[in-house]
Amino acid sequence: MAGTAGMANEKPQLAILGAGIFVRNQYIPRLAEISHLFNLKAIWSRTEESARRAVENASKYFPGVLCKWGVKGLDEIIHDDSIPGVAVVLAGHTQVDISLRLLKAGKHVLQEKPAAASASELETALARYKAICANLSDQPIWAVAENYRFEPAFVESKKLIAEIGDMMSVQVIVEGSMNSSNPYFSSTWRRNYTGGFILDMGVHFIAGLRMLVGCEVDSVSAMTTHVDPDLPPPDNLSSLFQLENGCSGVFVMVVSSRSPQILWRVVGLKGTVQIERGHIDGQHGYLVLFFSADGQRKSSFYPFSGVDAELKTFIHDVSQATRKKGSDYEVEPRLSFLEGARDVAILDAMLESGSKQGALVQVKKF
Ligand SMILES: *[C@@H]1O[C@H](CO)[C@@H](O)[C@H](O)[C@H]1NC(C)=O
Ligand SMILES: *[C@@H]1O[C@H](CO)[C@@H](O)[C@H](O)[C@H]1NC(C)=O
Ligand SMILES: *[C@@H]1O[C@H](CO)[C@@H](O)[C@H](O)[C@H]1NC(C)=O
Ligand SMILES: CC(=O)N[C@H]1CO[C@H](CO)[C@@H](O)[C@@H]1O
Repeated sequence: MAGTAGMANEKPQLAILGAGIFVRNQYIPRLAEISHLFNLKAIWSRTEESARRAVENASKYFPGVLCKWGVKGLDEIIHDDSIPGVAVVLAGHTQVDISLRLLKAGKHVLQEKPAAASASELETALARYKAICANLSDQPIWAVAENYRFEPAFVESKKLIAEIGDMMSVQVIVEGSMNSSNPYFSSTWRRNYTGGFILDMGVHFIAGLRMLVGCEVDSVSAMTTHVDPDLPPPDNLSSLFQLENGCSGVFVMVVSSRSPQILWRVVGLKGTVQIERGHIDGQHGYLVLFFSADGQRKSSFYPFSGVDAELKTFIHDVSQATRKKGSDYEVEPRLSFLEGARDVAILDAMLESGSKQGALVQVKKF
């Protein structure tokens, strides 16, 4: 018994698969801030050189982190029973297959967005996950990292939505700034999706939309165009959408503009909620505006903290799953692969509609 109690306090060990810019600039520094909650045991990359580079960055915060590469290194991580959780931060088209290999070995997985490249890939992935779960007594967690569902601005705005009465209109306006100054601009795999950056970046804005309105998108009709030859097609999209609650809205996304802005606005009978990306005193985050029935205007600013909250939640869920092996435990639904899948399904429907000159397309339900 003493042994079991001791184990309960042990920090879980994690591994990262991937060593690209995003791992070095985001994952490692964010994980370093919460290094009291877990131990980073290994970093893996396809090549030794890239694994070494990331390990150099990480060993400052995680002394002793192991460097793994190639087929052999991946096998070692998959068979290492002391690693219950793995973050998969790889080129988009390889993520689902590798995640499923890890899940099959009983590992909990936090996979970077997008959940998959298309609705058809999602269907196959979910069927394979279901089959894996049916064969294991302890269900491995498959989480997707999109972070918007953890941003305090969205968590707070969701509460305000309850006060605006019947929803009348929703607008999501995204004018991105994906130009040659952006470190991800030349990333080959991000250009390799049907939908290019619209899919890779768009899942965040759709996640924000779904969280805010609290219901699913039923159908869409979209026009897409390709204007900037330096970007993969399409680079702009204008879509109408119909929500399950009967309300309709617009989703406009321009991948690269000279006037960046990101805005969600929900207008109800008794008030309006608006979330806008911005910064105050050098801190980046979201400005939330609330217009109430009596004409009052309230505003609050929430600095970004979704990535940290999401990573903490995954580590917490992995610890809990390890501790409660063999019994039921609650997994945070905002992290689930299904949520990420629903975001991809909406963009997939918009892109399909765009390729059919705006034909009405029903969103696949997952
Ligand atoms: C990672 O290490 C390289 C040198 O190896 C350094 O130039 C870079 O700033 C480091 N990045 C972070 C985020 O610490
Ligand atoms: C890229 O976009 C940012 C933000 O709008 C802007 O400051 C920068 O000048 C742009 N760079 C290029 C090369 O267009
Ligand atoms: C593009 O995607 C296909 C399959 O989705 C994959 O086989 C190919 O290696 C990818 N290419 C790049 C450069 O990412
Ligand atoms: C939403 C948006 O900016 N759509 C534009 C995409 O590009 C075409 C062609 O230049 C414009 O007509 C659209 O307004």
